[in-house]
Amino acid sequence: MIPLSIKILKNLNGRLLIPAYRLAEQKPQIGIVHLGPGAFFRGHQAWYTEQALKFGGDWAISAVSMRSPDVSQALMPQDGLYILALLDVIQSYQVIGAISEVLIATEQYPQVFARLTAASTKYVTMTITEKGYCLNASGTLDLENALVKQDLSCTSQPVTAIGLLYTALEARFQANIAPFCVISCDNLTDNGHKLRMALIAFAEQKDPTIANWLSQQLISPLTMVDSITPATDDAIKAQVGAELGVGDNWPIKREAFVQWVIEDVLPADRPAWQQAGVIYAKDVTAFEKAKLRLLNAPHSALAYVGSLLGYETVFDAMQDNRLTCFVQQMINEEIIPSFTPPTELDINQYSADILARFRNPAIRHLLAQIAWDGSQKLPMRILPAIGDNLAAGKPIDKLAFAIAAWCRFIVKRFSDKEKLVDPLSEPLLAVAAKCNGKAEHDVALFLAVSAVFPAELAAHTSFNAAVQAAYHQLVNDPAGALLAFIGEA
Ligand code: CS2
Repeated sequence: MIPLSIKILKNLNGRLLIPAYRLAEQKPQIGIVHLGPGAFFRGHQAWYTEQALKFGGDWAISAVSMRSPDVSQALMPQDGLYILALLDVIQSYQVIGAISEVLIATEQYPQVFARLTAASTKYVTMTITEKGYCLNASGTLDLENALVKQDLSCTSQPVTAIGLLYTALEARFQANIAPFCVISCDNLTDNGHKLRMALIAFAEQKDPTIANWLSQQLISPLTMVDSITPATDDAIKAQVGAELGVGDNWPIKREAFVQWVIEDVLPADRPAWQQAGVIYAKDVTAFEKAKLRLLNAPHSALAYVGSLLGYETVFDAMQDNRLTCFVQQMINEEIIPSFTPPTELDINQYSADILARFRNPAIRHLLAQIAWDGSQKLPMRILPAIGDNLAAGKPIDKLAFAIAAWCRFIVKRFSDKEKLVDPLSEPLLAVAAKCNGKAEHDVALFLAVSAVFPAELAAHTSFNAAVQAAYHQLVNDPAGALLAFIGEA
């Protein structure tokens, strides 16, 4: 098997799409820094930039990991190249060349700082997951967060993404260089606004002049990102090797469907993302709500209820009629009525297409992966619909069932002595340790976790009653509880 590198690109030409611009005499220079180069970024934004680079421009990417050396170790020996496999009815492969360097912030801080402060860096995109923004339950920068405190008080190398961006922006201000445009590509409600406000809040603590400059000049669009991209496993590495005869340290797999909606506020000097399929929209909030509520909420519901029923992947869970019926009812009765969809979307079709994507047999998406970081995800994808429905006197029982399933999932991880992947794993496992299986008692403990449940919601009688009812049924018999909920028992 030949290891992937620029040297062998020519030999691959004709067998799969290659980044021909990497072979040209004049290669694109770096114009984008990306924070958090995980699988989703490499399958999604890097792919869009790959398509855009075919139209020219200095928009190569410097990919920066905050701490992990893994991506750098995998991609640097292969010149930043990797293979993207699109797994659907038709399977196809493409070599992505948009990343021309990978840096590790903790180990190569001077290089990272130089990239972020270079006038040629015009965009910083990021996929740092919900927890990377260090926000509190009300969505603003958590000034009590230990890492934020550390970055606010020390002048050396920052450890948070917000601290890192602020330090670079401060240096740009001092050097009279315009701020880069920051693009959050995480599944956060109001992502761009929250990021902007977090940076300004950080600046207010450090230097009000810079806070003021950022309020006037920082561009931070709202975005909606979508493409199901499971973590790379050995199977995809073997598949790439067997079908292409190429050794890739870290190929990426995703479904063919891909979507990126960006608020229409970017400067004119930008990559040819529109030609690559990006949708620029005046109002992204409606798209973002549609995606978080109709894709991510059912995903999390499937992850927790499906795990309790013993399923491993989304595809497996979608073969169980009880689960699909539950998810369909949750969507029709409680999610679609919870918000006003974008006018350009046929919401029923959009939702049906998402469920069809969950049934893609070529995608092995582990429920465990989706279940990670529930404390960060539920407030973005499920609690807002519950809040809206409660305010409008609409039903919440199915959504509350998903919350109860999350609680039971944590209790099960605790009793099975399994690791809980969540930034709040410690307090959540401490709650689980106190649980006794009595709904009223256990649910009260969970709802008291204020980093997840806003006080008003936690005190809401109907919400408490709905979570308790579901929890009570889930304790002894998850499958029976599901049947009772979908009205067949
Ligand atoms: C998933 C998302 O892991 C998760 O929590 O719900 O990563 C989902 O696959 C993407 O948002 C799809 O665009």
